[in-house]
Amino acid sequence: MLTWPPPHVPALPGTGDPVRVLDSSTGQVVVAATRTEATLYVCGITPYDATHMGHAATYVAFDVLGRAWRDAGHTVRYASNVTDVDDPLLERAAATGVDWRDLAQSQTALYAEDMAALAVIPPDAYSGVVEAIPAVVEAVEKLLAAGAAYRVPTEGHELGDVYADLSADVSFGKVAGLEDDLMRTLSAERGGDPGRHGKRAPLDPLLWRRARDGEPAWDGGSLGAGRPGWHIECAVIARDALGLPFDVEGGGSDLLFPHHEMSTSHARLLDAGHGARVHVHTGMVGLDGHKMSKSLGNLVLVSRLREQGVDPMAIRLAILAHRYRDDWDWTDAGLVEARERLERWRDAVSGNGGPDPDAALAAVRAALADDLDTPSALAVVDAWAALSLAGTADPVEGAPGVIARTVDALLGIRL
Ligand code: 5CA
Ligand code: ZN
Repeated sequence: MLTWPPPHVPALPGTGDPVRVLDSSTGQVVVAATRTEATLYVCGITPYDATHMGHAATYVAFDVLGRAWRDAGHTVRYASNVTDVDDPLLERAAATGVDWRDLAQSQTALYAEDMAALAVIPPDAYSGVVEAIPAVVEAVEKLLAAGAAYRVPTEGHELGDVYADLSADVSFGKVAGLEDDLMRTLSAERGGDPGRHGKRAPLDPLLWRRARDGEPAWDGGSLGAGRPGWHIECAVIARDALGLPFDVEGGGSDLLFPHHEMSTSHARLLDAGHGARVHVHTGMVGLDGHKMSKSLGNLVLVSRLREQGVDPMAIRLAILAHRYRDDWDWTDAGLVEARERLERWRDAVSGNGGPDPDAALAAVRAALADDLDTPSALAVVDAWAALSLAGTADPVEGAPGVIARTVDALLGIRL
């Protein structure tokens, strides 16, 4: 799948600190990347109603992680997917009378434009689910052969659907660490089918859905024609792009269970117990107290704001004003504040000289290394900008350039 043009990332003097992030599985703040190459998989969009502020906040957060990793001396390998065939996409296409392929294509293109505008560094490996179907089929066949999956007959089809047998994975449950009751509730709410007749256990997730009338289907080899279940797609795409284990699997907190629990379980069974080492989740962005979601329809779209002439850098700053792991509400006031901040910063770097930038660079680095504390990083730049605008400090030649490059390289804000 085509990505978007990468933004230029300016070089900075020195290097950043090792980056610590909150591991959702343990509640500990840990250094996730321990080798030179840092590997990251972030669950991509299901391409309808893209790109709302929740999506944007999630991808900006992991973009900041990638930037902090690079600054700390890592090479970064970043992989992502596009869920270009799935129930909600097909339902939306049917409801609006649009071909599901056209809907997926147009929304994926819009997402790419939005990401480029927000200066998000594109993935190095970017796969649609449709492209990954042969690899998924092979993986499901492997799980069946290993006794870690089973068939549930569907009407008229002996081959039926294929489900993972979670009892084959001794580590199941360790990603989210939830009680059984809550797992069942969340499974039912988030695409699972705990009540499906014929399964060995209620939580067992779908791996391969046998073709149904009116639904798109692909050659599934010994599985019969059909399409992939949701979690196995991300397990296979991440494995093939990054190898197992990889450092961080990320997404919004709505993906912790079941999606990341299940995709990690599948990965473990495909490769001798290895999945993602660390799971990192962004908080939910809401509007007027409700989670911003395609199903509720309470969306603020990046493309709509761009059409209205809002500077994408102001959108990015409005996001960075919140800690990635917190839930927060998108507000007009937050955007106004971000526009004012952007203007102040632009004014502050417009001269040749300014306050000594070294301490500010070090403090921005320290804030990001501390679990991507972007609000503190913004406060550091605010303080430097205030001093610069006051004109009271001894001017250091070239200081505004250092600050502009800091803000660009580490926060993705082009002044
Ligand atoms: N395609 C799947 C992942 S494989 C999916 O969840 N797609 S999505 O379009 O629904 O969401 C894309 C990403 O945005 C996911 O990481 C999701 O957790 C995140 N996301 C969705 N809504 C919000 C929100 N309101 N706030 C923050 N992040 C969100
Ligand atoms: Zn995913």
